[in-house]
Amino acid sequence: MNGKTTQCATVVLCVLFSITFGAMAEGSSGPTGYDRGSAFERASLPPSSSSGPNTRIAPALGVIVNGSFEANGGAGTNVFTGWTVAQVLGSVSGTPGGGDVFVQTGTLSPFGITVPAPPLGSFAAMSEQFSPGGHIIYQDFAVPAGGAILSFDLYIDNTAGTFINLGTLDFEGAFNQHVRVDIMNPAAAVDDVGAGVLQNILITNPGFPNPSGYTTNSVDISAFAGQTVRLRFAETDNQGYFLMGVDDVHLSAAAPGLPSAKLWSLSVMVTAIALAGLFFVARVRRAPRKSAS
Ligand SMILES: [Ca+2]
Repeated sequence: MNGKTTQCATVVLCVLFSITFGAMAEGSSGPTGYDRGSAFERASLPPSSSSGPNTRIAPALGVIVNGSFEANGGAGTNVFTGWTVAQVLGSVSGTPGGGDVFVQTGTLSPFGITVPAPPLGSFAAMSEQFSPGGHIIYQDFAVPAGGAILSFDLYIDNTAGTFINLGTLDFEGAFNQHVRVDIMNPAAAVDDVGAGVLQNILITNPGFPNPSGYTTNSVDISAFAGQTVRLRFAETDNQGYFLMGVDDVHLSAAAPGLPSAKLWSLSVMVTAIALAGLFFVARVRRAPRKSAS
């Protein structure tokens, strides 16, 4: 191989590396558990991971409507701008006797249990109930084309003490007492836990901290970039009061991630070609030249 050929091979290899790595850079107490009493007043509350009202620093992308629940129909109602409240089939909505996801403010739950103050602003969404039921709040939104990190603050107080995940949100049969947060297909039934669940974000299986302070949860939902999905907070209970508080739901920009599997495949292929080329050039340069005579 002469000097011109070697130079040409080097240029080709440089271009291939540039394309590959440039792309990478972009790269069991039953209903008695609902007897209202002072026993449910908690002497002290666990610390929240959020340090106080209005403390969020990360900018929101603005896609979630009313993620702080500040726009609402007033404390004690189940009216939230941008959000829909729904009941699992058979649940009694509202009061008296039933339950719901209510507008909560201050340090008392909708029915008067001591709870942490909303971590952002003055209001949060909080489930509470006088009888077994299942209560849901959800919002459909478009995940930005560039992907996003979904964050939310969640408070759990399961007065039954034990979490039971029956695998459904049904509260009319066997013991069932848990919270789950999902990214869903908006076309699915609101209480679906099957194929309509695109990604489970959180579920309070046995061992989940209880009661919890408001804890910030974040998850990368870039897999749904460009799609309209449903964010669902669901609570089901038939063992005792179950408070699920939600606040500060927002999206932030997705962090630069690792190259996709496709990019990795491309980079491996190009690197292999490059190494093979270098090997070939070295072999040619070391080969003895034939004598002219
Ligand atoms: Ca709020």
